[in-house]
Formats: sequence, C-alpha cells, structure tokens
Amino acid sequence: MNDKRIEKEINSEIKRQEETINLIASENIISDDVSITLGSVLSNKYAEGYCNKRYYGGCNIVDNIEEICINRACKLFGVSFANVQPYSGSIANLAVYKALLNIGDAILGMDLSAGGHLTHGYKKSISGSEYKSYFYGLNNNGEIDYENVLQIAKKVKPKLIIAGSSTYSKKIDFLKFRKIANEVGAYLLADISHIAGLIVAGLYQNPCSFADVVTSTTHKTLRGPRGAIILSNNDLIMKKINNAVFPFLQGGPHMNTIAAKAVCFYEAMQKEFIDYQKQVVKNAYLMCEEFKKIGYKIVNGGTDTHMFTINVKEKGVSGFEAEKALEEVGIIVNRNIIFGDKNANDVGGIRIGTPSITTRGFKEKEACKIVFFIDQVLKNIKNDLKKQNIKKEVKKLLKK
Ligand code: DSN
Repeated sequence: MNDKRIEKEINSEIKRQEETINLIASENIISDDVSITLGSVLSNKYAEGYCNKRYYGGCNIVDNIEEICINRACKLFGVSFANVQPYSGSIANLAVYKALLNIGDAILGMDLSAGGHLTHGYKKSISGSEYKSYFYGLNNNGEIDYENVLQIAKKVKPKLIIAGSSTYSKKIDFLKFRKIANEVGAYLLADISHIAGLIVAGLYQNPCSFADVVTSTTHKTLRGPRGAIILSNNDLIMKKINNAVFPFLQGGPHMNTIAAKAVCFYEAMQKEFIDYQKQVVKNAYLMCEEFKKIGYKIVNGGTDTHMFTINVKEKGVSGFEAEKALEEVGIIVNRNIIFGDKNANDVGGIRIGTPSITTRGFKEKEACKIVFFIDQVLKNIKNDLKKQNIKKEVKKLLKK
C-alpha cells in the first residue's frame, strides 16, 4: 500500500482485533469471501435506481447481483419482497417511517433506557423530532409487559408500533405485538437487526409473517457486511419503501456491499451457520448463568439470545469504569444504559455479546474463563498489578 499512514492504522486494527476478546453484541467477524467482495471492483460502479431501471449505463452485471441478493434475502427470511440497498439500519428504519407515516404521526417504540434504538423515536433522532414518539418500558422483572404496551397503544393511538431492541435479551413475542397493532389499527415494524442470524437458524420466532415490515442490519449475528435490508410481504408497502430508499433518502447503492450481502446470505443458508448460531446462544446462556451464580444481576433476568446486560452499578462500579478497566486487560465491551439510570453519561450496565468470540471458535470452556476474568477485573478495578496478570491470562486464552 502506498498510503503508509492508513496501512499502519489498518495493521494496528488487525492486531487490536486479534489480541482482544470482543464481546460487543453488535459486532462480528466477516468471512474472507465477504471481505474480498467488499473490496472488489463493484465499488467502482454507479447504479442509481433498481434492477433494470437504472439511471446509468453498464448496469447489466450489477443488476444480476442485486437480483441474486434480493432472491436470497426473500428465501432466507420467507418473504415476497426485499430491498437490499439501505446503507445502514438507521436509514432502513427511516425509509419505513417515510413510506408509512406523515410527519407528526405517532409512533410507539421501546424506551432507550429499556433497550430501544435511537431510531425508535429518541427525541434527538429524526425519528423522535419529526414524529410524535411514545415509549413502552419493562416490568419489574425487566421483561416486556404486553398488557402495558396495549394500554399505552390504546391511549396514544400510534400509526406504527416498533418491536425490536438493541439490548433486550429475552425473546420478543412478535405475535403479541401484531395483536396489539391490530387492536389499535397500527402498522407493525419488527426491527430484527440484532437477532436476524438467530431467526435464520430457527432459534427465534420469525416475525416476517406477522409484521407489515421487517428491517435488519446485516453485520451483527448475520455476520455480513455493514448495511441493512427491508423485508415485507406487502406489495403496496414495498413500492412505497423502494421510493423512500431511493431517491428520497439515498443515492447510488453500494454495489460492493450488496454483493457482499448476497455472499452473507449464501453463507447463512449453509448448515454450519445453524451450528454457529446454536453455539452463539449456548455461549451467551452459559456466561449469563455463570454471572448469576457469582452474584451479578442480569438486566432482563437472563438471556435467550446472543447477548445480555449485567448491572455493574450494584457492584459499585460505573459502566464507564467497567468498560475502561476491561479494555485495559484486552476485553472489549460497551457500557449500557440500564433502567433507572438518570444520566446517559453515567450508566450502570455493560452489554455482553457472543457473536464475535463464537466466530473465533470459543466454546463453553473459554466462555466460562471470560466470565472469571471480567469478575476479577471488576473486583480489582484499581489494582493495576492484578489487571496486568489478567491481561496475561487473556493473551494466553487468545493464543490457544
Ligand atoms: N449500535 C448498534 C448496537 O450496538 O446495538 C445499534 O445500532
């Protein structure tokens, strides 16, 4: 590479990823095939528009690629229509709002502090500034209280209800959400960004037959490139969504990413992918149960998925302190707002996810060791010598 400065940074990032245990629930490690596709000549091509209706010449090959990608997405999730162009999950959600709502319409999503996403109505996001956003939270057990969601929905009469979360580790009952949406005459959007891989593997209810629209990113449990998709069985809704994605929100689709999404979907159709997802869930469950055994409180009471959030505030440590101290020993997590936190800059949880370590081949034994390391760090947050020793242990585990 001629650009030595960027080459150096990339090499440092390779080393950082190799030498740390990554527990960020929304990250994963792409395959070489996805990586090669992302860096391919497809990056050179402009293709504004949709298959066979482009605003540029020379699109016959990328038309094939987008068609393959759409067909695979439809097959994988069991839907009739897919838009594979969204650059990100945020854009995918905005496209749904643009397609189904008028500015000022009411939407109902999960509260940010309960695990909702910024694009589910947070006031500082366009989803909260342009639409009238209302929220449902969790009950005292940290679970979704569907009766309460229904009561709120009856009161605020949303035009759209969003079922989905960035941290909720128990299973969401999408059918119950459908019934609530029916009762109040709302559209139902299922945002499956975190759990898409689990759904494909049959480990989580597939909302595609209940929700009017489903959005997902492709880079979390699905283990593909950064980007998103929008799925639906409704022809009319999908036409509006296509117009919302292009030309309303986006310009030229990133054809290299669309091809990489197609490769990701191919990989997700293989048997090994199901085995991988089973191990992801097994590792998360085991780690979560280990944390419980040694006295940690799990925010949603447990996990049925690839992630969970532990309450570190109860142990006298802030989320920020925990994140920082764990990074010092080579364990990467993200601090997380938990119910009852008053200030987003001083949060009491850390979120732990297993997609990345499982791609690396970690199983039960390694998962248990990681819990032990985390507990030791949190108990010795100010003890540098102890942390140095744990860092050595982390390195040893990564070398195996
Ligand atoms: N940033 C993603 C996550 O970490 O869950 C959501 O956008």
